[in-house]
Amino acid sequence: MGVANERSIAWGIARSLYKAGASLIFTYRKERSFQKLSQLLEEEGIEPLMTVSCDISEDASIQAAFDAIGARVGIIHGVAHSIAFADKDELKGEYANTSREGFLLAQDASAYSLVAVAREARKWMSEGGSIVTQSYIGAERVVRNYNVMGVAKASLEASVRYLAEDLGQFGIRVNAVSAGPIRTLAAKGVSGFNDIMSTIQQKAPLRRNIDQDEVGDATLFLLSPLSRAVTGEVLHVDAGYHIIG
Ligand code: NDP
Ligand code: KAL
Repeated sequence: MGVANERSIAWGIARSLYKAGASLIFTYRKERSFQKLSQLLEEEGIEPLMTVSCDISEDASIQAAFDAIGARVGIIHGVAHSIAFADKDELKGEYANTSREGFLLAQDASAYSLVAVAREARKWMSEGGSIVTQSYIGAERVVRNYNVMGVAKASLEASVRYLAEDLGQFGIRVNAVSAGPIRTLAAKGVSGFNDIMSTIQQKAPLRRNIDQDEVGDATLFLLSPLSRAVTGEVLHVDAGYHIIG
């Protein structure tokens, strides 16, 4: 869930899963994303089991998407949730100025969406499985301009833990990847992005930034039985930046 174009983290995840032999189902929101996705799938010679429209701001849309998926395939083993949204105007200046509307939109799209997706997906995860979402270090620390999205990611990470407890008894694991900055469509035009990339290059233990394929491989690990005893975890895929004070 969340391929907008070739730069999307979700596309990195799709490539890693495909190489590992997974059967893939894609969801998209905008028609533009569907066009891009179809083009990418054709270029890479990937034939998905299906591609379904899903707007995570609408319960009915999530329900309809997973009903359609369930009707077609019967059982699913994993879900990659790679979706976030906040109003651009809330991603600069003081967090103290966040509007009620902006706060609720960020929480709804970026944190509650995982809860709603987990609820619908679990209906078809009758053999157990794994749900993985994407977070950012702004959930744990103050990162300039990340503002309302940092609070939404904190909520997302807490949801990962509560969902892990609820679904563990059904053999379903729930984890997050906390990725370093990657130049994607969502990151485009947001202030401070370049400065953050160069700070990582100077300060991260590996002295470099990371890419979509590295997030894809880590997400593949969390989706696969290789991580079968890991749940409720936030795995940093950030060249080690999070350990630096
Ligand atoms: P992209 O812009 O490539 O992906 C964002 C996706 O969110 C798009 O596919 C967009 O679909 C989708 N989306 C937004 N709102 C909705 C909605 N209401 N319903 C369905 N889909 C929606 O950016 P990224 O790959 O960077 O972002 C993916 C995830 O990774 C996000 O959770 C982000 O916070 C996280 N992340 C990103 C980092 C980065 O540096 N890029 C770092 C750490 C985490 P559409 O355009 O069709 O609406
Ligand atoms: C500190 C960082 C710098 C940037 C600050 C905030 C980034 C927030 C991410 C959030 C997902 C961005 C948006 O929601 C942008 C949106 O308002 C406008 N863009 C769009 O509508 C595009 C077309 C679509 C595809 O975007 C979405 N979201 O659907 C954080 C950096 C260093 C790391 C990042 C980018 C983290 C992250 O969470 O993405």
